[in-house]
Amino acid sequence: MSFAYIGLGSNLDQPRVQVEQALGELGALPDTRMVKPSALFQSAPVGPQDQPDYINAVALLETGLAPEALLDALQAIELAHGRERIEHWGARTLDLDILLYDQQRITTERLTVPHAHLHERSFVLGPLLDINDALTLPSGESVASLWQQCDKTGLSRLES
Ligand code: ROI
Repeated sequence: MSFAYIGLGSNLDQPRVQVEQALGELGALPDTRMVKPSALFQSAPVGPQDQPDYINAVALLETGLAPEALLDALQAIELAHGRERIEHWGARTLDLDILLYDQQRITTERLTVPHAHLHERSFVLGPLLDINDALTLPSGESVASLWQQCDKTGLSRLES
């Protein structure tokens, strides 16, 4: 079994409901257990500004699915939430990303782990820290120090 951190984001069609439902669906994947979901965060859009704020979260899963099988499962959940790939960096009903998979570095045509933008995005670092404040990346960098350095403008933690 492996541990995988999954990033969740939505800014269309009741984003909070999209993310809460997706958290349930992640925990119901085959050979997979939800270890811990983060709090939900509201975040200003990174990229084009003419789109609504996002709801973001991270989930820590324990899974027997290999990375590409996990990616297939995430894409099936995105599709079931009506995800359409329209505009690069545009609004979406549900985005699911493999942020970390154990301490592996993975580079294939479909998958880059750790996620390429993890280091600089407060809407990922905040939820990661919420789950594990001692988390380090395969590079040895601590998530807490990346969080100290990143721009937190427009990020807020939502009360459950
Ligand atoms: N911006 C925020 N705040 N949250 C996201 O999840 C998110 N996802 C994206 C882009 C369009 C880069 N911007 C985002 O894919």
